[in-house]
Amino acid sequence: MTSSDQPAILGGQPLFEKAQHLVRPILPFLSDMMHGIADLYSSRMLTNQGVFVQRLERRIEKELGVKHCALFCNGTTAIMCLAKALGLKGDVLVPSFTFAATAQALQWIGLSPRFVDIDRETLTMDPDEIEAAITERTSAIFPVNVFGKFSEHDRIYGISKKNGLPLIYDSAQSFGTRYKGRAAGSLGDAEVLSFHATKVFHTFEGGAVVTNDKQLYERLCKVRNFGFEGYLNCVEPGINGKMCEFPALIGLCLIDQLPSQIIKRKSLSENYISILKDISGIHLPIENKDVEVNYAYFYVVIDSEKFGMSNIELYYALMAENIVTRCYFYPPVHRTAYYKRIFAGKLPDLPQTDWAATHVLCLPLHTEMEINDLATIKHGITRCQQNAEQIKETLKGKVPSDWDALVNSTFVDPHDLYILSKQKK
Ligand code: T4K
Repeated sequence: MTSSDQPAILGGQPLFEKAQHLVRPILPFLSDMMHGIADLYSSRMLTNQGVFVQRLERRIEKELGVKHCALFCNGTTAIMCLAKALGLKGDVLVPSFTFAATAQALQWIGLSPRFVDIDRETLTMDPDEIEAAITERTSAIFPVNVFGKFSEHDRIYGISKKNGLPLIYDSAQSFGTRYKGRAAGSLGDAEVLSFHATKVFHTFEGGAVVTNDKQLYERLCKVRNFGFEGYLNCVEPGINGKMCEFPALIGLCLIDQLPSQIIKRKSLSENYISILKDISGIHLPIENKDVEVNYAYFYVVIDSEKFGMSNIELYYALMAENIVTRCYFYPPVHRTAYYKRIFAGKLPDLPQTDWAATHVLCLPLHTEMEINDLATIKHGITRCQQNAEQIKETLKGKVPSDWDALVNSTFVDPHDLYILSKQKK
């Protein structure tokens, strides 16, 4: 073996000198920001539905073709406030293959996430499973549009109407996606967006609820503002969920870049597909003709038998190369320690979710990447594959061997080990 074939985890040189991040947020031009900051300095109106927040709300409504947009300080708070404003009770149907915030936000306000299995191809909630999971306790259907995809809306919408249940989407990752030509955000009774720094369009931190329902929007505005109506008069149990002016200004300076960002991400994703398609044991995302994705993430499916190691093992080995990937969403939410406690050993049976969590790996994708970076990442993947047996041996005891080991072990995230520990404090 030449030294250039030696994976970093086995003692070779890392392929990237600095971390090649999973995500790299774009930044607004400083000159654009300075105009807005000058306005903030002169007005000193920094929050409480200031002009930038209102302007961004109207801009998002136009962008998505929805009647109402309420901005929030983040997507998680937006979910909590939406559930409150809808007056949800009992169970809400959600996938477990999602970022923990989807379920945690519901749990936080006393609702019970009822986990529903996903479809293997779309990685979103399976309509048949939704139908089978509805009970008298169900108060809403809350599918998650992961990785910039969109759920099987037509079928799920039919199920929601047949059962008289609100259909709300967690579209945190799907701003800029279209389903049958309609913008994500405009399809559910209401949809939640996240504008966290890791999103295709972001405001550093931020979120929104978009809806065509005027009454719901008016309630949402009260819930996010301490429940006030009129002069300091609480008419609802409210919270402080407002977005302030600075992130709204960032959003206004970035939103016009969304189309060009999506085009660049699409081109990088296509390049990934062309260079990865012949690697044995790597399967590429399946296109859905109904959905134009926003290319929020580029993921592959690792068949451990054919590839030689699992998604988690490859995640670990690539981190040593300074290539930051993510096994979103491993562990799936229902397998985390908290939910294991809640279910008291009687975990829901979600085979497709378990399968996705143990197979999916998101690779770095951001618009500062060059084609050469993709080629280097491919090199990293193949040299790990060529040394799979040795890597597996090295990782014994470092990666959890099964779900129980995950919860009981002291698994040290290699991101902390290889990347965070080297960042300047
Ligand atoms: N629903 C869904 C389906 C969601 O995906 C999310 C959030 C929510 C609800 C809740 O929305 P928010 O309340 O967050 O608005 C990140 C984000 O923190 C989270 O917003 C996001 N989903 C989730 C999928 O990803 P981590 O912990 O996996 O990301 P982190 O900090 O490890 O960063 C990932 C990569 O990005 C690294 O390579 C570093 C790089 N990075 C990250 C940040 C924050 C940067 O280069 N710059 C940055 O500023 O959670």
